[in-house]
Amino acid sequence: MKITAARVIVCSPGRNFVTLKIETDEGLTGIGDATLNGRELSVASYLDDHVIPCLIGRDPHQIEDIWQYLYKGAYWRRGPVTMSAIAAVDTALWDIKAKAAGLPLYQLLGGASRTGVMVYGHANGRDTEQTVDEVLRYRDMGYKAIRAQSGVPGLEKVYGVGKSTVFYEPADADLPSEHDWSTEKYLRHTPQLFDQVRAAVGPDIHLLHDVHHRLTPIEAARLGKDLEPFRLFWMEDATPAENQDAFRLIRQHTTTPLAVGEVFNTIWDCKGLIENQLIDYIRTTVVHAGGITHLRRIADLASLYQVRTGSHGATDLSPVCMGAALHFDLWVPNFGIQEYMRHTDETDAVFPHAYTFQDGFMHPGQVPGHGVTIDEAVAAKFPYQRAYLPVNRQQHDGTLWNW
Ligand code: KDG
Ligand code: MG
Repeated sequence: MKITAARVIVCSPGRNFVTLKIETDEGLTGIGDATLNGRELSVASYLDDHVIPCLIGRDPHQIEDIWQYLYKGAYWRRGPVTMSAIAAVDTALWDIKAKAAGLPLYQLLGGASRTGVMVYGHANGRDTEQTVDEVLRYRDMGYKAIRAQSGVPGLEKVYGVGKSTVFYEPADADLPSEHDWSTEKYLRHTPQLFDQVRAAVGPDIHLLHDVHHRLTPIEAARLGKDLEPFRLFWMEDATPAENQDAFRLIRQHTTTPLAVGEVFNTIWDCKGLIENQLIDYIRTTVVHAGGITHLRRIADLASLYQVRTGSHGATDLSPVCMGAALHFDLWVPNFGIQEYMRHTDETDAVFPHAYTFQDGFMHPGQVPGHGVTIDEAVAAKFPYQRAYLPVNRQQHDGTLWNW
């Protein structure tokens, strides 16, 4: 089999998505997600200008060789743009290989290790009361694990809380919108939020929380300690992780489990965190960390240290990524949990998919390949619209902070 063509499809059914479609001389096609929120066109250009010309004529079965060629062959290694582009190729090639075999992708990875993939949903409210109601609503929808994010008194906009409680889309403006941040207000509010959420939902539901990189290590340590009575499944992105050693300080002070890694793009970003047992869950995902081929390498390293997977699954990761991630999750021995933020009806219409949700668990389906396709006619109705993620500034003096 030979690759005869590859195309980048950019569309915006409510938000921007970049999809790579690879075609072969045997008529089999595969697709991969290449969406990098707020930087979509950079990945599209990287694929169009530098990757696709190198793919034509290659054997699509040689997934590992093509991965190494794109990673080592560029000379310039790593980075979110490069790794998202490689991920799109890798995902499309796994799709083709599984279709050629007539098998759902998880069978090629080693088969199912579990009956379903436990996912967590997002309960968001403008205040504690609304957040508690939302958590109970998610429990009633069948979720076994729920992330709770709430507005903070004194802050107009907070990560994770949007206008609607159904869909949350932070990339909301033609130029970055600016939010105010106050660590003091957030740290005062969050422990009482989880006190009330835990009291309302009882002991059996897993509760999660995303700090979204906003604390210093010592502040994160204090929050982790304050949240211990409420038995969180995890505290996510407690502090920026460029300095992997920062997590040592958090770890020394709290038994609240730690998750990190949605912005990582290679195994090198996680190596110290995993080998030093500074985290409990690694959140790298298919699209931003080099595809299934590289994610498997990260998961295998993590398994040596009892670190489990907890892949990112926000709405800016397309259904193509979600489908591929669910095949990975069904197989990976050290699976922990998968994030699942529902896409809008427009997005689902562009990307028909075989995956299903039932009673808090998802399944990738039994369709050969990863089970997600793109309806290009519907996609063409939604042209690209520039959209940026917000930035944060300290409320008291306007200093730029982590969003
Ligand atoms: O594009 C950024 C989002 O994917 C991110 O803000 C979502 O933190 C996130 C999460 O945990 O889903
Ligand atoms: Mg997050």
